[in-house]
Amino acid sequence: MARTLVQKILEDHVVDGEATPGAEVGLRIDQTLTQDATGTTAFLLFEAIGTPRVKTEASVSYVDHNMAQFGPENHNDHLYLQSVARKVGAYHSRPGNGICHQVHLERFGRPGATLLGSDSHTPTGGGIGMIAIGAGGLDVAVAMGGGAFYTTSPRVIGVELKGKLHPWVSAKDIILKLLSILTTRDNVGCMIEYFGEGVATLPVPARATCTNMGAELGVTSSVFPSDEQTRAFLEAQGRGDQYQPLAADRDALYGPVRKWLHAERDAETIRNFLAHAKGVTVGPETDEGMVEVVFGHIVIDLDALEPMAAGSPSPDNVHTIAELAGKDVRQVLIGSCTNSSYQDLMLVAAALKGKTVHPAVELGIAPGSRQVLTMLGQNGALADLIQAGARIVESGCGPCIGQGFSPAENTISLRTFNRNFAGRSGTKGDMVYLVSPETAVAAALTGRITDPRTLGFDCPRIPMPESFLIDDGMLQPPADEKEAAGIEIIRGSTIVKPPAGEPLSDDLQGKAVIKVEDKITTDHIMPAGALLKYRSNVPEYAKYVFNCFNEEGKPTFADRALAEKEKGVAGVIVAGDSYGQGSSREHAALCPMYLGVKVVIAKAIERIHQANLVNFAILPLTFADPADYDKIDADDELVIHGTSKAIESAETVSVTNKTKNFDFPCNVRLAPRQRTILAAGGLLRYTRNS
Ligand code: MIC
Ligand code: SF4
Repeated sequence: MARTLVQKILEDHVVDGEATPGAEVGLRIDQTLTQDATGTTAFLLFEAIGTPRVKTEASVSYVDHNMAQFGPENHNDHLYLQSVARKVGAYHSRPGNGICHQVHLERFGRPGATLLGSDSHTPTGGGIGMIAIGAGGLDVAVAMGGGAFYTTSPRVIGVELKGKLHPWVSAKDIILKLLSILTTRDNVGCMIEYFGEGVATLPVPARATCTNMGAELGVTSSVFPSDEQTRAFLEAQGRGDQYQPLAADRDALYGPVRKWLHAERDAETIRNFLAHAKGVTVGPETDEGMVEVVFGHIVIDLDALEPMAAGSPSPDNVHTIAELAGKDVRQVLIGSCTNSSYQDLMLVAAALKGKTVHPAVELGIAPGSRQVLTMLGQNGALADLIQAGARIVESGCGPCIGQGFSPAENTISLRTFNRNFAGRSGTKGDMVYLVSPETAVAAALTGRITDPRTLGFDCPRIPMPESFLIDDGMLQPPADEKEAAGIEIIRGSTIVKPPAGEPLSDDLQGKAVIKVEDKITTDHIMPAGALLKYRSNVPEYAKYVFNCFNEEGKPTFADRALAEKEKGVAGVIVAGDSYGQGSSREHAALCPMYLGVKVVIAKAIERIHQANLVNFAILPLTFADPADYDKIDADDELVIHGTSKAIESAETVSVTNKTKNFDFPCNVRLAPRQRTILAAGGLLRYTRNS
């Protein structure tokens, strides 16, 4: 039978179960990556599991997130990571070497391999033809030790690219278009596979922009075929020997894919489906106003694409630049793992050459890697950027995760990044638009949102270099076993052993410690920015859980949850749709667990967060009838009946709201292995016991 590329790579890596859509499957992981903000916990958990050495083909510890270094915490983390990586047999990419996803693509990614990373944008690797998946640090720690990674075998969404992009339109516009069609909701359990004649026109970094922002769609991964573009990229990186051609079989079938949408609220999305999906049908409207959209695959005509932008507070709030043109812009930031490649920044430098950034705009540029920055330095492009007035930021995540460059109040910031969740920039009420480097540079020159096609000069053509500058001097290789025995792991006082989960007791007496709305991201649950430095110290970081909902002068979420924990009452989080969107940070489960949270009841929970909840022994439940969400308030007393049975085998569980005096059913959507993990009290205990 004809197979998709996803099927081929997955089938090559199955070690448990079958790669049948919807079924749980255990995959062999070839490579792992961690970054410093999730990596300290991942390595501390790796140590707690007790495997002495990593067993993958390559495990790489990157330092790219926490670079601000106010107080000793960040540097303590860096030294810990450097010493532990060397000892246990991992590579260590030192601070300054670049953003994990960019460097991994340059130096490690290879077609046909599997990569698991403790960062939600790990799927960037799909640009080079690998299946790359983001997960919590504990899952990555298990994979580093040679354990399989368990996930739901995906449904594959095919995206056919036709034609060729016009000048000033680029890969970011492709993925923004896709976000306007698929949205951030209801794509859990899917992978995206790109195919079609348009694929061959896109170099690997452009493909990686698309796969990177697949994370925003909520899919498990996205993948491009491996072809002559892949060969050219690998050869230019001095790794031509790792090339292998890979593609779906000619008559591989995609779909049918089903999505439930609201006939009125999602009218625009439904129109987008009708315009861009093959074999699309829209079912009859239910009493709740919902319709089922079924489609075969999505078609994007690159010739017809125009510059796009996603406005706050969500990456799927997509508009064309034509709709937004003319709005004043006060800040432009270019960088992040989405758009900071050599070709991206060369284009920006060429467009700015000999000009000055508009007086009303501050322009910041963070090159994705030391390779990119050095090459710009050597060929003079860096001087063009500096001369134009750009503020050069070190190669790292920087402003993307709220470390600096918070915009002024009530001003528009244009960013080539991937996320614009409310407040992520560090400014309350921020107005962040996600755009391509072409659209960003147009605004930097004009001070307004501007269609770059109207700039009045030709779009610079930047070919892929024949060879990139290859210097792995900042990639510390693993020590061999003999040398490793003599390495002392450096542990500053701010590095605190993370707590382990505990098995849940039966008939849980709980309290709704908070009730939150739809689309709560892990940034809402566990803020990053200036607080990132507490990642290695759970008791300290836990003080900031749901910080954005804390009110001055009132007890914080942490105070209230801890007070219930001390009384022996289980904390219950009540949430709406798409709970836990965004990052892979397991602290969004680990810190609530530390505060006594034992259950989350939501309308829907996103994939990585659901796995993190299970890993830290928090029971994830979904409302059987979403209308019950409206009948619960914060502080209601809730009893979850038959918890052990629910964990063992039940599909539903009954919950009593003692305060409002009614019972309601919840779904227990757990894979068999997740049930065993919960029964054991979390993945750490489970892995140690097995
Ligand atoms: C992000 O983009 O939100 C982060 C910071 O890279 C996170 C990881 C983290 O919280 O450390 C992610 O995407 O997983
Ligand atoms: Fe870093 Fe931003 Fe990419 Fe996250 S999304 S890895 S913070 S650059």
